[in-house]
Amino acid sequence: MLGYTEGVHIEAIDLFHLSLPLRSPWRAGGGHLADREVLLVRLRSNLGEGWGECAAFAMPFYSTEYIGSARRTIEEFLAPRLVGAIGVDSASVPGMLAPITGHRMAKSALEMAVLDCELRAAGKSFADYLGATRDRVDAGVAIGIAGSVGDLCDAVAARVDEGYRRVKLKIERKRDVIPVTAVREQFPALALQVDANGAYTLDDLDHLSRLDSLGLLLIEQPLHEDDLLGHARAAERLATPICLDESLVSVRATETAVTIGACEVVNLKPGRVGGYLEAKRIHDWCLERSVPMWCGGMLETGLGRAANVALAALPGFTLPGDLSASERFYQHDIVTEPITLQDGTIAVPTGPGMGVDMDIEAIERFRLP
Ligand code: NPG
Repeated sequence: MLGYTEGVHIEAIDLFHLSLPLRSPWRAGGGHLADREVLLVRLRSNLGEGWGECAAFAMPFYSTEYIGSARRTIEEFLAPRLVGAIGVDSASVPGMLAPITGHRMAKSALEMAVLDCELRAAGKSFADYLGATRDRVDAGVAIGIAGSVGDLCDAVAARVDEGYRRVKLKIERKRDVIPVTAVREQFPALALQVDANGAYTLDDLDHLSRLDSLGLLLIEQPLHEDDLLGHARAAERLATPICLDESLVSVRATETAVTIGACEVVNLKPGRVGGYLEAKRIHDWCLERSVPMWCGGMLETGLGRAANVALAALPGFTLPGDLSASERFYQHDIVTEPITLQDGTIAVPTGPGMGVDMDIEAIERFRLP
């Protein structure tokens, strides 16, 4: 409980399904997205409102969840367990939703809305609640597969000019060693890492070892999300540290992956692990064992982005995350103050709750019927 006895009496949960225009098409799931559909949760209670964001996309290409499944699961199974409940505190939300298996991103959005509501009512920032030790975090940026090596280097140059302190390059078969080598040659001192999103197999390890001479921070998720033993073998074969993303769905999964040597660096995404409370538990586990960590991104709006910045301000986050300015992806954000970069860093929100105000007019403008 956050310093008051009554807790949150949840009166209503409303879903807002938006379609936000992207500044440039974003390559995903074999296609290019011109818009990012977003699902927001608004909780109304005796203590006021709280907002949460679901990380899922319109299609299930990152994981099995997608906006349609999240909407349905929240409406049919998750919200009924919360609406009408009294004396709720955010710590009890995972247990209240536990009887429903999986649907971690959907659950994360609801838990986030309860957290936001509690913290706003208590006048406490999310960063303070988490125990953040920084007031700014380094901004890192992800760059998708480009049409040519020249285009990729131009995109990297543009992001470096904007001040980003770390660049992550998407790679896949036949679009890996040559483009990444070209970027490294043009930017010899740049903090650089690659993300394979599970595009390779163990047969590719000799090929991927050609990246070892490029001084990369890490190679993210080279193999399929369920191939932990394969990642342990890849860690033995490759000099570049192995980072996992899709595989790390909980603190237990993280503990297993790190313990068997399948994961040397942790990409932590709150939606993927079921919420910020589980994310904090993973952070604490990694901090205790000095496992390097960074905060991943799911093209969140300014709401989720603000919450991720607060999380990334915890001491265990030792590497720059996928924490970019709102304008990196969106022409319009749905918070009144978009997230911006100053000298390659982002200010940790200090206001109550997630520390951003929702732009209701924009939300209604981009809301799907
Ligand atoms: O900066 O918010 C961001 C996006 C970073 O590219 C990014 N994330 O694999 O981590 C990833 C990748 C991603 C996001 C993949 C959404 C799939 C969906």
